[in-house]
Amino acid sequence: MFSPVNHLWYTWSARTWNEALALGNGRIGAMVYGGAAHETIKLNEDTLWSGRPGYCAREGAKEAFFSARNSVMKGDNLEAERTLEDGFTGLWSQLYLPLGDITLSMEHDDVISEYIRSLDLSTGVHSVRYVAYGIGFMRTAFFSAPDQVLVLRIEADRPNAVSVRASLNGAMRVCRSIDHGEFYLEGDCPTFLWHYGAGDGAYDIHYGDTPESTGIGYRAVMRLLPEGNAAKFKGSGAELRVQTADAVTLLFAVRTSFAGYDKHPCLEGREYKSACLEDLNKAASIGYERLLDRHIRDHRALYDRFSLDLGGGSEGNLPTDERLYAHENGGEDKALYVLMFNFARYLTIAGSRPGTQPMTLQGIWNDLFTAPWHSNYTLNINTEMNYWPTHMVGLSECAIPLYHMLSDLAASGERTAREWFGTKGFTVFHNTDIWRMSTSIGAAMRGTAVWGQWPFGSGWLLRSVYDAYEYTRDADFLRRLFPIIQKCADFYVSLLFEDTDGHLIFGPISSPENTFLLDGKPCCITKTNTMGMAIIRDVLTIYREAATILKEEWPYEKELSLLKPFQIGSDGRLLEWSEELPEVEIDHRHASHMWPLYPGHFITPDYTPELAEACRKSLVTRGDDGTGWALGWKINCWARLRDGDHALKLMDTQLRTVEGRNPARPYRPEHGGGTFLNLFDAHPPFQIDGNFAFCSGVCEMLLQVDSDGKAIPLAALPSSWKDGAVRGLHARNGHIYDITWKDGSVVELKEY
Ligand code: FUC
Repeated sequence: MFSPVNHLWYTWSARTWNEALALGNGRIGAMVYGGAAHETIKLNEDTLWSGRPGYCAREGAKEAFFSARNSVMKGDNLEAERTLEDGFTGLWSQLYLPLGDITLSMEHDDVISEYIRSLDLSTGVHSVRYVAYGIGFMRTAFFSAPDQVLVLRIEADRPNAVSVRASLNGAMRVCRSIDHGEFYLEGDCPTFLWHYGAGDGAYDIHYGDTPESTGIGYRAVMRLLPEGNAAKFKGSGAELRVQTADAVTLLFAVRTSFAGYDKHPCLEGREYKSACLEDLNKAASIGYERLLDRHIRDHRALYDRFSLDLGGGSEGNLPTDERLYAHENGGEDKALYVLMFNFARYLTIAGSRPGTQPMTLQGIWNDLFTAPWHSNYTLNINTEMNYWPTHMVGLSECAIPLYHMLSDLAASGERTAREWFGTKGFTVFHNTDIWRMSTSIGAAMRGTAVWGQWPFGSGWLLRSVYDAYEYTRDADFLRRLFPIIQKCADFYVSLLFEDTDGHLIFGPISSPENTFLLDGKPCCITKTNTMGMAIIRDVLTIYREAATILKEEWPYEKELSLLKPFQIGSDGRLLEWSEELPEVEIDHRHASHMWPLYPGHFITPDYTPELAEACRKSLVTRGDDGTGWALGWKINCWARLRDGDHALKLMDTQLRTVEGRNPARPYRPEHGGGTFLNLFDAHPPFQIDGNFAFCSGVCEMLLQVDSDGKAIPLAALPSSWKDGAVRGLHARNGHIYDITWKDGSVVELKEY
């Protein structure tokens, strides 16, 4: 009945948000709990953020930066760290906020049987089926991208049996009303939200009371369309109510005033009130069957571009949670890897489309007012990781939001380069938000340099956006990107300075988010480090390639040739910092110095075997545990080292459930990543990046491209994946591959 690689299904309804199933159309997201008598659907819209356009000016920042550089060159790293924290920190990013929820109460009690809820990844349709009082009920839900609405239909296997009450509740200060049978939520986001620490709930909040002080406005509307001769409808008080219908279709739409990162959301906001009603009216006129058909066509046009088969077959007969438990206890289920892989493709389609915002730490799915790490864009790995597999699985258009974010940042980050560093180009530190914040965080607090002193968000984002060119070879796109490449490089080059050995370096900086011991004290700042230098090398290499293709000037050959090379320490590991220093946490979750191996392309077993061996030693020392995304990064690193079995070991670790049903591989919330029962990646808490790293890791295992652009099929195939087939795998050389293998060897390879 269910496909082992395309269906998530359960015989119980979600008890928590992390057991609910995700729907989305790129802009609007929902988590569906699937309760039979009482349904909850938590809602999001990707432009609901606190704040408004702003910039964090910092008097004396430039002086602090250069003074810290002097200190670090004199060997006083601790003084450099203090100077940076005191004089070179800005404010925190704003927060991605939840919209609210829809609740449905069926007019029958909780005594039900034959309950099943499922999500079909191949159609993007969620279903709930059960029997109550001998009547079979079915609910179908999907978020339509072509029609921009949530559609939920309730049916029964006999006439007049559907009776339901529906309500819409806001997660923020909001006005709820019912008018002409429609349920309205109208409100505005706080213009200021300051959250102290992680998860303790303490925050300062300010909602606007004048147009000038008002944040992003929104309207959400819900309508019920009952069918059947006996159907009765009432919309009053705090609910919409339908009785004795044959079927009911619920439509939900939402629009906001957000008009761009530099536009005041109220004074220069977008018209959203009638836009929201237009979405709803248009969907109502289209009707359920056609809405479903249009949605499935749209979804399949993206989802069906790719297929992966690793064998296996009957596992789909087991519910998803039971498959996860069986797998973590050593059961063989190759189709579970494919299900997890397909889930990441599904999340890309549901979470990021042309015209939407890029995915945050939680994608577009967040039910918390003060979400972990503000549910922001964390650029020292997490946002980029969200887009690691996008091009490989043929979903390049879903990465367009990342390009637009980089274009915005190239404008907002110019001021940061000018005022914070006194230089040209643009830069972005490690966090950003919908207002395209580009300054560092920290608010002059101790202990913040380890994240904050890292102006490489611009360089790493450029790598992710340049991927679009490498995979598609779209020269028009490269032409549009070129001025951003130039500005990104200009910033780094203008701040390079000569190290004592004559090489050019950039600093002082931290290596996210690791610390070393200096005179017995923890410190994070050095004159430069491996990740920073690798990103600059990558930016300049991209510039050189792009200039050659576009026949443009390339001015930085000398600088590129003088960049400090990667170094190997006395124990054979790749050095993380410019000097050999003892880590405070030897198994720290970040493996920042692995950047030149992955996602960079400077270290490969074929061309730089010594450095590859040094990476291997570093990875072994870091260990095989870590948060969800940390496991995901290591999967990709081991694949690049062509060790498929080691990569698979980490995939198995990532697939352990948050309930930890295998005592031999315990799940440790304080340090160990895993998987929630709805297949969301667990940092923990839920963070979506790990889902995507799992997917890109599989792609890297199946295909890599060497530095001459030659394809290496089955580059890191695990020994247990003996037979299989992949279709539609995109490679960095601009080609697409279909590969079939038997007994670990390629039997058919198509390149097109
Ligand atoms: C970085 C990571 C954390 C988390 C956060 C959002 O700070 O070190 O593990 O992923 O980003």
